[in-house]
Amino acid sequence: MKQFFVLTLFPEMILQTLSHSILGRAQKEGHIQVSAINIRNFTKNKQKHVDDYPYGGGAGMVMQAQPIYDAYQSIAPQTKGAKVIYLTPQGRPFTQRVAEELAQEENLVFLCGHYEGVDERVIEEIVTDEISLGDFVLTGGELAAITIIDAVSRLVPGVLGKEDSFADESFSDGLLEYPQYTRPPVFHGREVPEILLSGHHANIAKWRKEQSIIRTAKKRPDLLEQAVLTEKERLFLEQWKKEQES
Ligand code: 4G0
Repeated sequence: MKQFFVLTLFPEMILQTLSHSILGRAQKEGHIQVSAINIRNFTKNKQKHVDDYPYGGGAGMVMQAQPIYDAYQSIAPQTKGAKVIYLTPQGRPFTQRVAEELAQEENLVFLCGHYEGVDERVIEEIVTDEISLGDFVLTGGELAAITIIDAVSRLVPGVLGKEDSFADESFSDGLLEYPQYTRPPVFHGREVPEILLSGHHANIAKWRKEQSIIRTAKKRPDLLEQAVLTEKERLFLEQWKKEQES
């Protein structure tokens, strides 16, 4: 079983968001467990402040080291050897590859910062990994932690149904997904591609791979450098590119 521990000022945000749909079921069935630790419960002042003014001046507030450190110590017996991930715009970019790496870990701890960030000394003391979802700023690390927990959980055996997990194979080849269709066969005059109604599974698989290649070339040509293609698929791509020029 994989357990996620989240150090946060908004535990209900973490628990509620991850209680829905597939991840809610995964928790009920014991495939994953999510625990949220409220950093505010570890303050030592009457006003329950968790932040203070930055040394050296400047705008905004900084989260203090002590409540975060004590919150972390409260779960230490259960998280020995676990990675402690700080969600920050300064972190290593999150990708499917990183999700696959994290899915191999037994337990994971997430630290969600707020305000202008967290006192550097507690980062030095407890954080093992810094991860970023991309080059943008959120009001807190919670949405980033939730996103990573979702991406990692669906890779944990048992969380997805058999059919869902097969759908992953086409991302693992480094290509975008092929287009999907369901009933009715005509919508607003737009027909489902004939081949999908043919029942010819080998031709359908070939067509889908080609659609994935075309889509990737159109929308994310950068991904093609890393994509795993057979010689025939490479030739198909080169042919398609030539057709685009004319
Ligand atoms: C630490 C992650 C945490 C520092 C967190 C902000 C975006 C991401 C936070 C800051 C976050 C991301 C220095 C603004 C909380 N925003 N891209 N906000 N600074 O993954």
